[in-house]
Amino acid sequence: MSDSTAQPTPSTQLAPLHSLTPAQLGELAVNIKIWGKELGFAQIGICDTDLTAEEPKLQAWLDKGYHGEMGYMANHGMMRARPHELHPGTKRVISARMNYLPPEAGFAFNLKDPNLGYISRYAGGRDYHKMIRNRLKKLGDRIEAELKNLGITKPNSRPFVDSAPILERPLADKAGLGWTGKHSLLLSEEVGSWFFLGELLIDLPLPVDIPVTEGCKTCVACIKSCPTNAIVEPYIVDGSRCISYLTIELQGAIPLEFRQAIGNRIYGCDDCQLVCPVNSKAPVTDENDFHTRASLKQPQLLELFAWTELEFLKLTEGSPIRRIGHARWLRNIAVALGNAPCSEAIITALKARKFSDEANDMVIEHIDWALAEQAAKQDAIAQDEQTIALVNRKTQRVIRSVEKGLPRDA
Ligand code: B12
Ligand code: SF4
Ligand code: SF4
Repeated sequence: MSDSTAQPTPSTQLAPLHSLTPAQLGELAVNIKIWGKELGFAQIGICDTDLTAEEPKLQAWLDKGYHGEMGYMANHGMMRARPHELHPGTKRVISARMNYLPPEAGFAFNLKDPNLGYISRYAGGRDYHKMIRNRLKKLGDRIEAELKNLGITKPNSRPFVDSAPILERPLADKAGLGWTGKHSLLLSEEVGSWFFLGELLIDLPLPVDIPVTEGCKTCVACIKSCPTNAIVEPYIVDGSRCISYLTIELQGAIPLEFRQAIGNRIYGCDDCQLVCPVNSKAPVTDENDFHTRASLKQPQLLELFAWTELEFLKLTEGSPIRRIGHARWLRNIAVALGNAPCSEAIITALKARKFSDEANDMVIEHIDWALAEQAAKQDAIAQDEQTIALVNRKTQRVIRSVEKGLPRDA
């Protein structure tokens, strides 16, 4: 059929983005926040793309080697602080946060019992990356549909969550979603810090939000409680000392100096957030997907250690834990078993694992360490010496702080 009679395509009839008036942009910003909530985000804020003030701080962090083996942190030069380079044309960042604190978090219960594995509470449910990116994409679609209704052309937008080379926390800070705590995470007076961040980069000159005033004041609880002293200065975390890095990001052996301090934390760590007084008002997530799955709720270390690779893959399907693979999972649990009370069952399990097909050299080295720790405790008991404290003093303080400050989540 000839197209000589075809109507002009709708896009040729649409006005350019710059024809939006300030009033229309203001109304759009209000609507974006409403649509964000409808999509399950707890809060949305908007900021420009200027992070020049962060560049020297990021460079200093990299120069000190605080990224450890996280080569991806150094790979993109200063692009992390230049969202308009990451997605050319970007004028604004729509920053979103989604709460993840699961019900019945049982923090203190879990940390108190060295026979249980502690899994950071962001990781007990579904992996957040895909889910948040999809919701941000929907927000972009909603903005596009609204503009189309107004007779305006399609904006250029792109969602990012976590793994993109972009400084999410400083952007969210600028967008008014909270202040940067001394533990370097974002938190807010009303909701604490148990939330993920994500962004929609967009080429619309939307009105921006006002940052929140910092609220840590004289508190230093997070700095004092970090099991590995990773918060080296207020607001600065040496990533290479953080248990989250040691148990998730680090591919090889966990340095000896940190093994005892790791305690029973087998995937990530929450201590700096557990002692934070601002978290006393934190809401539980509305997302069922972030609820802790049964197999990961207060799990016995010995049960987790017995999982075959197939079981590991099956039981962590859709969870962020799957990313570390079975070998690192065994590595982490071996450390926790070394820190657990002296027990024949643990020694037998460690020996059985050592001679199984699934233990590589790295895992075997951690098992040997754990066996030596178990043997030292056995000797101490035999000689009637005072046993090594099973939950170290710092952790005991964290436990007390949770029982007092976060009774609902204890
Ligand atoms: C790399 C990384 C890590 C590393 C390094 C952590 C770190 N602090 O950098 C490791 C693996 C250790 C880690 C751990 C965790 N992470 Co992480 N991580 C990231 C990632 C991918 C990049 C962070 C980054 O850019 N670091 C580089 C350094 C330079 O940035 P920075 O720490 O913010 O440093 C700034 C400050 O030092 C600041 N600064 C310096 N001096 C001063 C002085 C003042 C007064 C102020 C205000 C600031 C300031 O300037 C620096 C540059 O901006 C982001 C996602 C992303 N793409 O942004 C998630 C992210 C920061 N992580 C997140 C989470 C949840 C965690 C954990 C809680 C997970 C867990 N439970 O195990 C822990 C918390 C540890 C901690 N206290 O930081 C969330 C944080 C959400 C929030 N509420 O803020 C993010 C945003 C992921 C997400 N999309 O939700 N993480
Ligand atoms: S997550 Fe744990 S190890 Fe990392 S900074 Fe916070 S308290 Fe320290
Ligand atoms: S524990 Fe204290 S210093 Fe640390 S983030 Fe919370 S309020 Fe700030």
